[in-house]
Amino acid sequence: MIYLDTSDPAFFLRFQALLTARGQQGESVAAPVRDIIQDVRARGDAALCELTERFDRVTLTPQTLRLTQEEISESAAQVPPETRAALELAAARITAFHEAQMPRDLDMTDAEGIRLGMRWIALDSAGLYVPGGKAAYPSSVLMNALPARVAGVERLAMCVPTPGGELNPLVMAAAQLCGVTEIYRIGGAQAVAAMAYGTVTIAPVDRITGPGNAYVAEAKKQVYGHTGIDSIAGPSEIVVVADSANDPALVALDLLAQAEHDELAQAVLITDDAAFAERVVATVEETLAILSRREIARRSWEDYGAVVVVRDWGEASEIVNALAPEHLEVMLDDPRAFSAGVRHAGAIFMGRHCPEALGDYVGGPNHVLPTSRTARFSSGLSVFDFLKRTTTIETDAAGLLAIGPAGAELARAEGLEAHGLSLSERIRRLTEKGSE
Ligand code: HSO
Ligand code: ZN
Repeated sequence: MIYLDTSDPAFFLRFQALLTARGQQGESVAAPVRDIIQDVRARGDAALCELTERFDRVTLTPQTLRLTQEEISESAAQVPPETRAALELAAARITAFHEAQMPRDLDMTDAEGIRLGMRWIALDSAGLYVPGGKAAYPSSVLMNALPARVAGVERLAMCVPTPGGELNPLVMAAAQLCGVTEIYRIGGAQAVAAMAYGTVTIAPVDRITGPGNAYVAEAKKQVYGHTGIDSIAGPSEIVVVADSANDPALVALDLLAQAEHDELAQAVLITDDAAFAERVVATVEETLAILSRREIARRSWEDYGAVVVVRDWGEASEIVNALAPEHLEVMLDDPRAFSAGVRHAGAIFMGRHCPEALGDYVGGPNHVLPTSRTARFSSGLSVFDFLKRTTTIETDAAGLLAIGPAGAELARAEGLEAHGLSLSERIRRLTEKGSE
């Protein structure tokens, strides 16, 4: 854990170190991923079956790549009623929030009488990647599938690896709740390749979303351009801004909720009270000893955790903007006043009773958020990831006569003769007709 104080003359340098602490990690998997994608493109289903046998120890044929409805229902039925009820509440709230996001089409007529429009159109299809084993969060299935549904995407396919043949009942129940029935038991770069390029059994999709390991992330990067993708997620992070009126134990838990995600996760406390910071750090240490995921949380806290003591909240918001965190909790009396100064954060959790974990599951807004400071230029998943726009221009002769000559002039300036003629010939005919 790194301890910083803005009154320290070396603060700026030390803060830079915090910003870059989690630089590029791991070896490049670009080459093996390229080979896998090539193989799936060349040999389709046969490659998928072979790769799944090799990586997941599951023997498949093109006929058994897709889960049957009975398999999905049987697995989903194992979910206890209270968990199912919680999933349903989450789904209802996520759906309602994303419905409220739906944008309106634009239709305007300008001073020249020219009608201009913009229509939002849902993608025809989307593919949802769900990681296997312990990394599979049913909440993430809801967060990816429901915005697509709300946007109006007709076909939603899902790929989930089933190492050893095991289905994850929670993932199946979440998929069922979202009406996802097209599920394939494949994972890794091969699943991304199949969704991007298609095989005999799996039709290609227009956009692939969802979290995955380094191979999946690399595969998404490599198919991008041919197929749309969501952003590439890095390890999770949180900044908690808290004054000393908070219970240090609750602040500690919020930091640990982030740290337990990943050894590379980053949890940062910003406070104006050094004694309060000390109490939080002490509780983090105590709680770390008893958490079930203490190995992961401890690595994250020790290697990337930070406490920043500020002189005033203005400094705090500058630090938040520099960090551009995925999640920001504002545990102050007037969270709105503070967050008004925040320009870069994936999602903001306001007030003392609004932990980030609420938003992970049941708040309503999406929990797929920009990480690694990408909140400077990007946003969390939403219905906009599953919509695209088409613009329209509609004009009569009068409109063409009003603005066409300027178009013809620009065509002339660009040296594009046919462009110019396409405009000027129409204008000439209209003018001649008018003067007859
Ligand atoms: N905090 C994670 C999402 C998540 N948490 C899923 C629990 N389950 C990234 O925003
Ligand atoms: Zn979380």
